[in-house]
Amino acid sequence: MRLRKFTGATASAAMREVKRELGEDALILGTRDLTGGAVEITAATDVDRVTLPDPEPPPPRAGAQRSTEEGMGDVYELLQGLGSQLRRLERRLPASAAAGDAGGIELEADARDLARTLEIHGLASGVGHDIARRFQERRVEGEVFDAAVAGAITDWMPRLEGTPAANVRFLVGPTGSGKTTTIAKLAADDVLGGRESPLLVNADTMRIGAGEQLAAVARLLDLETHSVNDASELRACLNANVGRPVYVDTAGLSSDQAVVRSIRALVEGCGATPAVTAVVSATAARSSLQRAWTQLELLAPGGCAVTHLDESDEPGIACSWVEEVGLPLRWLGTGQRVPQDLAEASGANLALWLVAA
Ligand SMILES: Nc1nc2c(ncn2[C@@H]2O[C@H](COP(=O)(O)OP(=O)(O)OP(=O)(O)O)[C@@H](O)[C@H]2O)c(=O)[nH]1
Ligand SMILES: [Mg+2]
Repeated sequence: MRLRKFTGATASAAMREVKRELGEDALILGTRDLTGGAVEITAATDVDRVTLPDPEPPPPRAGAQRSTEEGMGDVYELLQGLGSQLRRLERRLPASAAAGDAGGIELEADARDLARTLEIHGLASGVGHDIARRFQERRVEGEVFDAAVAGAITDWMPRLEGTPAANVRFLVGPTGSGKTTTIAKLAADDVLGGRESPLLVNADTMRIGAGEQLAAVARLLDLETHSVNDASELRACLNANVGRPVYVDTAGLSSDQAVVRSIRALVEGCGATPAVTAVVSATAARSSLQRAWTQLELLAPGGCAVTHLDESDEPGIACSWVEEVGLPLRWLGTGQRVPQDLAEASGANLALWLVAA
């Protein structure tokens, strides 16, 4: 086996290099985010498949001959690096994939292709293998291709089963992730679906114009809207609208910890048992999502919406993150149109972005 590293501006670009150099059968051992957003992929292939360098050693340059000891030092350093990379990789892969198979089952060609496609779309390689194994099991049981892909993704994703319906729903998340747009889509869907008209509450006191933005949505949908400044105002508003569906729009989470503290005060002090939905963008880097989680988890979200799928090259990064933190994925934001560009996060809908896009 021969290990090589490839870098690219995005994971897809690096992946293209891997394929060009090592062919379709290259084994992806790990990915690493580099500074500036670039991505490094470590891949392995059968040594016979690689164009080996000229076996003749280059002639030594005068004064540049290195001692055997120096050479051994380099080799030792290289092996140490590989050892730590493999240990990191082992932690990310399920035991079955780390052992070089998929739960004791050899993956057939179409399952291997699926695993590769999922990885190209940003899913961690262990996750891609896991979904491909489930896909293969479903194929063996006789499911058609599309149903097997959708079923395998559904099996992998955390579900919302048993989540109690709540009248009051907070949407929380990083700035610009799509909270207000998602509220507009959900409210429009309620109106068009003939369900009870929701009340739209703006609790974003940080951003200039936030109240006007929600009021504009309410005007278009012929809904009522309120703005609140703190938990006691929110409590009063909810007390006057008991039993009515309410969407609460919140300020974008940022490096200012005061924002997350004020949203938490609203959630805990609103006098109801609200649902909290995290809204994150599929264009966010993995490191941003991890940083966002340090604040989001303080708000104990019970579900998640992933937005901006239509703008993401690697939607699997956000989906892997959602699965890792154990957030049931509820909605997909697939564009700016209200309400058309909101979809239930079913396996079939996810497959459109993780496999077919
Ligand atoms: N392409 C695309 N654009 C989206 C999607 N969701 C929201 N947007 C756009 O993203 C921008 C920000 O959306 P908002 O809904 O205002 O985001 P927000 O989280 O409320 O932002 P703040 O209140 O500033 O924190 C707007 O231009 C939306 O039209 C989506 O799924 N796809
Ligand atoms: Mg907003």
